[in-house]
Amino acid sequence: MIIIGEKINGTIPSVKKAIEQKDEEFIRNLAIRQAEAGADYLDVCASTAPDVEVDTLLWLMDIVQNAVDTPLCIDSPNPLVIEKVFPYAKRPGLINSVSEEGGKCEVIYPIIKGTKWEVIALTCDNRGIPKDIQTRVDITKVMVEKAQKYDITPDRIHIDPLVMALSADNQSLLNFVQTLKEVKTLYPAIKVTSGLSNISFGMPLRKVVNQHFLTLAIDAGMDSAILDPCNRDMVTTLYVTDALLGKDRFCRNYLNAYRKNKIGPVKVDA
Ligand code: THG
Repeated sequence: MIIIGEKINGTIPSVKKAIEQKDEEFIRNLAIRQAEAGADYLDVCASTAPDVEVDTLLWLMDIVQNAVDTPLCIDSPNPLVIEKVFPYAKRPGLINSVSEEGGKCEVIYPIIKGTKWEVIALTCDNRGIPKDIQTRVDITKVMVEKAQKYDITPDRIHIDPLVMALSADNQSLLNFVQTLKEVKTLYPAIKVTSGLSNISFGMPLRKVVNQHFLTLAIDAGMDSAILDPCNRDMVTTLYVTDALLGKDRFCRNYLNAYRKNKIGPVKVDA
């Protein structure tokens, strides 16, 4: 499982405050903790007013890149913002995201052509998030075919089927699984990703719901996930699911994670 660490995101109140107060130490600490917990990419999302988004992202990227070697996942709804900060990334990472909304692919694909960068592609368009599976698959086809024109192969694309809240759509997980299966039948090398928190919107015990979503999504074949790698219960779910599915010989990864304290016993503060 490819882990995209979610914690450097201005929608989280403590991060919003750190951005406002230019608290470098707070952001650096989040970068180091997530890298040590095993994140493969670190999401950076400013979530500020549009006029300061570029400057804020550059500030975040600079702190993260000076603290750790983990590649960035540059997260902005505005492709023009991504285009502006892109040259300041030190190593290939992940763009979060394109979709068929506006001309996002047309801005992002040319800048990652001929690089090792990968891209998250959301299955939505100018009509919004589809209710059905077929429209999600159709949008995927359009985005993958456009990518081919820039020599961006399916293995560099992470399709995000945009999971709906279970409370609003009882078929939400089932739709995610079916979309994943159909997309992978069309493009076996493609990756499928998801955030974990949408599923539990409006429900009590959200983190428990998110953990069970993770188990079922891994079983279905999800390749990457945007999650909190410092959440011990979530990471335990991830390792134990891989082990249960026969993907962890001698439970080596599980045991190593336990020994290295990634999933170890809860530490009680003295
Ligand atoms: N798909 C894509 N990108 C995305 C999302 C997605 N980016 C934003 C979002 N969804 C994923 N990011 C977050 C960031 C923080 C939280 C949830 C989603 C969050 N974090 C809690 C915190 O840090 O306080 C803790 C969560 C926990 O312990 O598990 O709520 O869907 N492409």
